[in-house]
This record gives sequence, C-alpha cells and structure tokens, in this order.
Amino acid sequence: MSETSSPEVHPAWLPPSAFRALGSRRVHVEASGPLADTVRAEVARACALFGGNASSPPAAADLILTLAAVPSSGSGDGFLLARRGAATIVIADGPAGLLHGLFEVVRRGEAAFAPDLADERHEPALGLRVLDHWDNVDVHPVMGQVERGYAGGSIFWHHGRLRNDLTRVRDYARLLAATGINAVTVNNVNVHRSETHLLTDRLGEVAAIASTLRPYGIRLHLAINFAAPVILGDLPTADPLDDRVRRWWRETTDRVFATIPDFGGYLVKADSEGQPGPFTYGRTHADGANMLAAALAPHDAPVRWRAFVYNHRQDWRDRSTDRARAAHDHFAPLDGQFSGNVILQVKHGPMDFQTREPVSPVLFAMPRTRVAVELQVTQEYTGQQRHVCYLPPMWSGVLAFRPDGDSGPALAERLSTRTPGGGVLSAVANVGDDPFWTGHPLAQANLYAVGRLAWSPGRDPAAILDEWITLTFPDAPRQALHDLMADSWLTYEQYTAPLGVGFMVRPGHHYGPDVDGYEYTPWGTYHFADRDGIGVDRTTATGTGFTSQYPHPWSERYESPATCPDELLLFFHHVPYTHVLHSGTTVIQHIYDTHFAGAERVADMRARWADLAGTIDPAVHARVTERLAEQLRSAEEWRDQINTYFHRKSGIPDAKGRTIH
Ligand code: GCW
Repeated sequence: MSETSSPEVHPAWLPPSAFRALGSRRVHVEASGPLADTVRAEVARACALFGGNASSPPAAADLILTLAAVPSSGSGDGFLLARRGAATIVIADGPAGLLHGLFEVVRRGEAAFAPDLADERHEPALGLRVLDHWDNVDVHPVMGQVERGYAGGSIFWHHGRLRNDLTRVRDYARLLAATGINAVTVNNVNVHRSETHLLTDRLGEVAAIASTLRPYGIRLHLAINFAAPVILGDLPTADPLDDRVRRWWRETTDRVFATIPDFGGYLVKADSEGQPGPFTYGRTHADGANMLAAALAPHDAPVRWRAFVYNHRQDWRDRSTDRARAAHDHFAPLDGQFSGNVILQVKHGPMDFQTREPVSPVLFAMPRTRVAVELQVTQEYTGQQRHVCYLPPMWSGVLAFRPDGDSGPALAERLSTRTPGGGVLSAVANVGDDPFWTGHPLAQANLYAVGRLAWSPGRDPAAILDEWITLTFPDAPRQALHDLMADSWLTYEQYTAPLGVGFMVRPGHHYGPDVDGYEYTPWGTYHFADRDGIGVDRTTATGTGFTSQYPHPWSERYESPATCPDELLLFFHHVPYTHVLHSGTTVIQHIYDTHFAGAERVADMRARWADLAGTIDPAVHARVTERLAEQLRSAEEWRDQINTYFHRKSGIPDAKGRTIH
C-alpha cells in the first residue's frame, strides 16, 4: 500500500489568509537561532504571499519581533505584545516566546496593528502542554493503527516503520505551535513489542521525528514499556529495585539523550489493563516511577506516570469494589514518596473519559506530588469524530473546579502554582493521516482549543471557539457556526447516558448505545438499573464510599441527593425513577425529555449546516454533511434504545405521550 496521503491536506487554523495582516506589512525579526529562523521563514512566507517586506529595517518596520534584553529565568515561552511608536512589537522572553508571539499576531490579524493596542503580557499558565498520541507503529489487528483513533492511520508511522515523508509531521508541529502546545508523545501508552524497540534499536526513527518537530518548539516524549529491560535487555527481571535493571534504564536513557539532546521524557502506563508494572515484583508505583525518574534526572527530564490503575477483572457480584475509587486507593497513600521529576498523570474523571464525570479526587489528594491532568481530545466516548462534540466546555469545567469549595483556588491554579516548571496539561490527540487531520473537520476545534486552554485555562471556551472559526473559516458566517458547535457537548450528553451514569456503550469499540453492554462484565462499569431505579451508590453511608475521597465540602455535597448536582446524580446515587431532580422533573421523565430533545437538536444542527452550503469549502461541507447524517442516525438510535429500555424497566409512561417503541 502506498504511503502517500491525499495531497489536499486541509490547512486547519492556518490557512494562508490567516497571514494576510502580517504578510502585507514590513517586518523585522531581530534574533538568531533555530526558532528565530522558523519565525523568519514564517514571516518570509507570509510576505511573499501578501506583498510585505520580511526584512525591513527596524526604523521602518510595522512589526518587530525581538528577544528581551535580559533573558527570562522561566520557560522563555512568554512575551510582551505592545505598540511602540508606529510599530507593533513582540518582545519575547526566549526563542519559544518569539514563536508564540508570532502566532498571537497571526490570530489577531489586523487588530494586532491597531494604533491603540495596549501592552499585553502573555505567558502560559502551564509549563508542559503535551499531546499524547496513542499511535502504534504496527497496525493492530483489533484497534487499527491508532488506538481510539478516528482519523485514519498515524501521521508518524506507516505499516511498521517511520514514514519516509515527514512533511505532515512538520505541518502538524506548526499547527500545534500555533495553539501553544510544546510537546508530543509519539507512541501509544499500550506499548507493544515493536514500539518497545523505539527506545533502543529504533531510536533513529524517533530522532527523525524529534528533528521534524524541533523547529516549531515541540519536544518529543516516548511511552515506554516497563518490562523493556526484559524484552530488550536480556535481563531476567524488570524489578525497579534491582541494580541491573536500574543500570539498564540509566544507560538506555543516557543513549536516548545522546541521540536526542532535547528529549522530553517518558510516559508510562503500568499495571493497567494488562501492561507490565512494579506490582509483578511486589514493588510500589513509587518504586517504579522513581527508578525511571533517577535515570532521567541527570538530563533534567520528567517521567509522567499514569494513575489509570484499576482492576479490570472485577466480579460484578462484588458490590464493594468500585472502579471510581481505584486510582485514589492506589496513589493517595504514596503521596510524598515520588521523586521531584515524577509527574503523576491523572485522567480528569475517576472512571474513563465519559461524557460526564465528577473531577477525579486524585488531582487534589496529593499535595506533595507533582500532578498533571489528562484530557481526551480523541472522542472515544463522545461520538468518535462522527458526531459534532465541542469538548472545551467540559474541560474548562474541570480546570475551573474548586476542590476546597467556592472560595478556594481552581484546579488549574493548583496545578500551575504547585508544580515547578508551571504544571502540566496532557491530552490524548485526535489526529491521523486523514486529509482533514481529525476525520470530522469540526473536531479540529477540540485540538485547537486544548492547546489554547493549556496556555490559558481560564479562557472562555466560547471565545476560543470563535477564534478557531475566524481563523479556519474566514468567509463563513461565524455566529451560525458558533451556534451549531458551542453546546454540542451538552447535546451529545442529552441523547446518550443520562445524569452522569456513564458507559452504556457497545463494548470494545465504544460507539453507539448498549445499555447492558458492560453490566455484568469484569470492567467495573455498571449502572445497576432495575425495575425500581438506577444509579451507583457511591456514598459513604450506604455505598462504596467514593464520596469520602473528596475533601470538604464536596464529600458532603456529593453524599446527599439533596445537594448532589443533577448532572452527576446517577454517578453518586441509586435512586428510584420517580426521584425528583432539582430541575423539578423526575429521573424517568428527564431521561425521556433529554433524549427526545437531544435527537431533535441534532436534526436542527443538520438543517443549519445545510444552510451554510456555499459559505464553506465544498470538501469540508460535504464531509461534515456526511458525518451529520450519521450523527442523526446514531442520536435517534440512542434516543430509542435508552427510552425503550427505561420504559420497559420502569413501566412508567412518558408524561408527554411521545412514541417509545
Ligand atoms: O479507556 C481506555 C481506552 C483504552 C486506553 C485506556 C488508557 C490506551 O479504552 O483504549 O488505552 O483507556 O487510557 O490507557
């Protein structure tokens, strides 16, 4: 099979038109080094397109990009955007800041050159803003090449080896740099045999990717296999306290840095869903993580150790085991035992990237540990990039969550201020070799926004959406697109699993409804619906005790149905169908109402998209049209299966007498 993808790769949020304001001006770049060269090349390309002058003398320039006279002690990502005389000026803390400043000017367009532009200081809230690819080198027999990938094959790997042509990787780095992302992990956290070799004998392939990402300030990370010393090193053990194993990791890591001097660090999924880990040797996760941290410390690099550890061979008859509790049970007792360059990477919810979950209590249970939040941009449980589902409203809810109650700091602040280097946001990527990058062209907005939120977690997701629309679809009616996408996550929630109960998806691939698909399985993902009621009792009084993992006041708020927010009611409580929500409606009527409403909203989205024909690139329009047809089919399927299931279970009719099959 040929590896050439369509030559018509969509420019996403960097179409040539985005560079018009900059490219039609006189620009002076005053800095040297590789990133400055990238900035200079960007300016030259823009000026060639729009008639500007890329090497204007400073006195005559409309735009000056320069480095601060005193280099910053921080990451160097920040910059000042200001107006000085008749010129707009970017004064960057370091070379990376120069690049970020350039893209800020691009985003602003003409507004960047307004005579009354006020001084603005820009700096990322989080120091490491990383996208994790679940890409495999080989094509996996079940998962395909990209685990939970919905946009084709990997942009890095093709049929078992590195792609010959890395042009798309370079374009990708450019797109990411324009959002503020500064690191990428190039292989799946489930590290199979071929991918294990990336660390050693296949390091040359990794180095080639690193060189392609580097001009855009993106550092490369690798997911490693905890059993690598056994698989690659001829050692009989991977015991983290064994001297031979420790030496193997040290030497191997030294070789990685000898080959890739700016290598970013390791990412590890251990003792989880069949991956090897320290439990095999009777060691703790602190022992495992600290061993890798020791190998990385001389190079000043971190290991990101995932907290996604739970028993996936659970007995559904055992009501005391609760998957939601698992990460906290495993990790909270280890607080204080991790080395300084270990980052514990925690999924934003306690389960698994469901449409609605509470914020994971692990994120604020370990004051003496560096903690990172992990988001899922790839839409595993949120429509698999066949459904429009703009996720940032969910993510900003997570980042804005106040663990200590309404007056305490938001999670984003805690992550950034408590962590040397300014905190970490990681996100599972959603791109592939699809010409639109993300399968569904509108799923590009999620990728764009995750970078913007990592830079500035307090930003309004709706404003980020507008920014993305303006850059990507300069000629389309912005408000119409905005209205179609802004609440699409809530629409998706309406027609899928209700009130935070989660799952109800088809096992394995996780697309489409199957209410009981996981009900009696070992995966620990239950809803416990019977004829009388539904939901998981996670209270401390009568349930699994998960609520007690939260600090005050959340433990109390979640403990009682009287104070638990409606949208999470079934995550925390088992209630009768006739339970009255704060909204005033019963649980069963809420299920019916939201499922009818959600499907209707999708029909409406589809009609509104049809109206946009002629204002949007025909290829994009056609692709989205096709996806919306599937979204509507799927939403109606969800509506009918969920409504019918609960109608049959409860025997309670819809108060509005609508058709339930
Ligand atoms: O939700 C599960 C996914 C797996 C994934 C795992 C994880 C990479 O279904 O595909 O494996 O989470 O996050 O490790």
